[in-house]
Amino acid sequence: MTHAVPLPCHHAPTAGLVTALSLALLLSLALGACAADNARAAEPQAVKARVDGTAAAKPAAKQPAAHAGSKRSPAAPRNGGYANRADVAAFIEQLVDRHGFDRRALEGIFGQVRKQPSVLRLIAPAPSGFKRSWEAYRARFLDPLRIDGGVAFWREHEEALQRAAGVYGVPAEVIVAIIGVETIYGRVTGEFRVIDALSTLAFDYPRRADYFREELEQFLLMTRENGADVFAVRGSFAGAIGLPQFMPGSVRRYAVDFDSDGRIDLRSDPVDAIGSVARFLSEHGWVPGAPVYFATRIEDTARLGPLLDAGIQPQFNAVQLAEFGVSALGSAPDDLPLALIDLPNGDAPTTYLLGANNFYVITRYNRSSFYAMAVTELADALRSARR
Ligand SMILES: [Ca+2]
Repeated sequence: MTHAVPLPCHHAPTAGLVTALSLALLLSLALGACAADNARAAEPQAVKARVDGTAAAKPAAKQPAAHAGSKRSPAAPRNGGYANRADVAAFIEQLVDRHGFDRRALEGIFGQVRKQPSVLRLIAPAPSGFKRSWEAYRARFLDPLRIDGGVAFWREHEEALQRAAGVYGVPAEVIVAIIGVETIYGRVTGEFRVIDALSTLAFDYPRRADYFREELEQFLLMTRENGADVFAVRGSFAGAIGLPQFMPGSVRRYAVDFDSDGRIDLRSDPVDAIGSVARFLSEHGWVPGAPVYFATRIEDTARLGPLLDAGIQPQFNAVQLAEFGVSALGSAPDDLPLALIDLPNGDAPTTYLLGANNFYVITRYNRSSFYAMAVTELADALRSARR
């Protein structure tokens, strides 16, 4: 999904258990394009390098001669490397202080990181005249490829999905739908070197530099924990990894070894992806058996502005909604907190719905109402198609 809307995939920097990933894990992590972005970038040759200062990392610690002693402007390292920038040096210093990284090893790595202009093009907000359309967005994900593929994925991983639903309380169809929207069940997981994508965003995208520096830090910790080659891990333009397109911080906090084979592999092990998606939603407050959303009736005299300004976190009960001229269709309990969600349709009338807690939880995975509704509708379509 791209994050044409607010954000890259799952960030969710809330507290969670740190899960140890195995080496094999990283070797197999792939890239992803949040929600199936087909963007592909030029791929520089992968260079082996580790950040723990072990013997294997030594070759990476050699700075390319072209960088040594350079006085280039911090903003424009000519060959795309990040070694000689003051902001990168400060970041390295921080990692050394906080986590005991080997400074020379990190300098060697950043000397080989390449800025990816295509990452900056892909993350850029839509032009100001652009009118978002829920109907157009929906059509991208509610298609035969994802529905038929989802039914097949569900059948193939029936046991794991059932087990995840039992352990975490998240329905199988929601787990399948998320993996379908993110990567078409692992078919499109991203081709960027994660280190390049995250460094480009951390140091050349000021708007979200803090967020991406945090994810870059998480990525370096993750690869160190696993002894993995930082240049071998591929992901989306935003640095999201594997079938579920987890950002590195989410991998460390929420990924699980759901098939108990001793390693977490979000790229090539659908069972680990299934358990990890379910755990992510559970840790963000998914309530088993609770509704996701309700259709809504809007009176002609309704005042929607204040409800929309209040945001997507559910906080209005039936009586409060009625004061604004809004009510839920169906069987919403009067005391259930809801949020008015608007899904613009370009020049056509906006679609409205009332989101409940579980709708909000899906937006923790990807902070977009379009995303949450696409996942929800795909989940419904998958359940129907199984019958
Ligand atoms: Ca596993």
